[in-house]
Amino acid sequence: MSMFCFQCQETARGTGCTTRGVCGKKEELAKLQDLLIYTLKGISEIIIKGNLAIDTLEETNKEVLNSLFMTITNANFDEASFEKQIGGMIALRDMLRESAPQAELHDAATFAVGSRESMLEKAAVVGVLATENEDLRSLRETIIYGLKGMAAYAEHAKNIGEEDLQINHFIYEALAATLDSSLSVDELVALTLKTGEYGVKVMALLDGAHRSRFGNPESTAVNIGVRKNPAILITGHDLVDLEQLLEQTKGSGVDIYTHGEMLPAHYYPAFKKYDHFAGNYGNAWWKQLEEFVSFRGPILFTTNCIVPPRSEEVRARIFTTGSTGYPGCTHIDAGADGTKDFSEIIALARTLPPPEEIESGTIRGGFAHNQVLALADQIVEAVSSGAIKKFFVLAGCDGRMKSRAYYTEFAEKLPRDTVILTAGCAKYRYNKLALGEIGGIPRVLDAGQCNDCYSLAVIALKLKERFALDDINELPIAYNIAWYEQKAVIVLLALLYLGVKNIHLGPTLPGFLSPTVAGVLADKFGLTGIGTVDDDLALFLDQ
Ligand code: SF4
Ligand code: SF3
Repeated sequence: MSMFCFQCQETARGTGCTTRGVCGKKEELAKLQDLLIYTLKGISEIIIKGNLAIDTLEETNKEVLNSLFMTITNANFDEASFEKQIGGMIALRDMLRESAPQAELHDAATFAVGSRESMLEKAAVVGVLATENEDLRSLRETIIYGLKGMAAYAEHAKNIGEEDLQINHFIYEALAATLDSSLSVDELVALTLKTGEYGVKVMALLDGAHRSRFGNPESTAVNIGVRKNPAILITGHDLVDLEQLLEQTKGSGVDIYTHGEMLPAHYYPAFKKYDHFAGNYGNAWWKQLEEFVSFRGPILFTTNCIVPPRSEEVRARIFTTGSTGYPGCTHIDAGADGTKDFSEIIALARTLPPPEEIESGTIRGGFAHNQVLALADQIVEAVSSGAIKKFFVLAGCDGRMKSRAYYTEFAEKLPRDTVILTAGCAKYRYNKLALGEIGGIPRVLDAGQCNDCYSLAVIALKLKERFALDDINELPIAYNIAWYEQKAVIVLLALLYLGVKNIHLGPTLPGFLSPTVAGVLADKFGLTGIGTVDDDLALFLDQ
């Protein structure tokens, strides 16, 4: 075995990638990611044991979030940027250690490496399998994957100027805890749930930041066809990058299209004022191999999910920014004031042909909590009259596995008196089906990006209030969630923390859940996998 990674849903055989990632991550990249995480644990131990005031640690706070984000599945494939990041984090760690000397520190807080070879050698003994006990390993990794998702959302909020240092502090506390061999399985289960508590906080923070900067998402028909101008495709989740790109392309004759998780940007009032914000091109991340070819213009990645490009021609059109990276692709850094200069992308766009049309028409979305609650009276009335029998939360991620056809079939077979609540790129499995409306309410209500699962929780909590129920689980809402990467892990932990029971998680349960941990989640929360569409529908509609 030359590497070990089991953090995403597509992990080899459902148990772990051991020679090369299904995602394209190679052995050395996997090891550098392991070492970066290990370094973050050491930094966290120094901060927690030394009781350091984190409001004085701006650089560390920022770079710990960035480091965690870089290791999310499909975010960054650039080994050179990992080497640089490890070097930088070790330098920060050593400064922190000198400013607050402590007697007993873990190796993670003190180890030294210099060359790339020494990094790889060290990485080989500090990865996931360094924790021998399967249950402790499972819980430690569940927490770490939740923290990766949390860090991504905290970084987006910080880019808008919003931060909650309690969240950063929790990240340090939890990372440090993964080094503590005195913690029992029960204590780590409690920490896993606390991770969900902070997941709710970070999603609320990002939701507030998005709404205060860009307005409340509203019901919007998004064009999925193309125009005749040269164009740039922007993907990922960072709306500040999008805002800067739209500003810099104003009046340039270059149109901007969204891909994948950037689609919900169209729902925000702040972006509707740009005439050249032309529409959404294509589908979820994994379709990019074909869709980037037919798009023909430059592509800007603001976050995951990158699929290694198959041709030089496409690679030369891909740009990365933020925590993302891919070898051979131009990376655009922010200036000291946070501004990014996208002029190289714009100049390239002008030399390339407009996108080839792959579909036409519109899709509707923009049903975040504000918009749904504006319809609350209509919804309560529809539920009370029996016009709507049940809501299905089908949120989460999409992915390449053939078994994900389940979600399209599930949406198609749902009775006509049910409504789908969605968020994240999972929606592409059913957002172009003609599922119709119930009394003017669309049968697919898309709240937005994966972080907007928070909106779905707010909607559920408000409906609970409106129906005067004691428990969120008494609502006619069923949860059938699809996951892929680590943002889905923090969303799941957040839902568990909010008390949501009987979530079905698919297309497969996480390989990082040991049988014992999966058993605890099943007993405590009724968390379970999926079966066949017909069996699951019968089960859900019976509840
Ligand atoms: Fe495998 Fe997923 Fe890890 Fe990539 S991120 S190496 S596919 S488990
Ligand atoms: Fe999708 Fe990668 Fe997770 Fe934000 S873009 S949901 S998979």
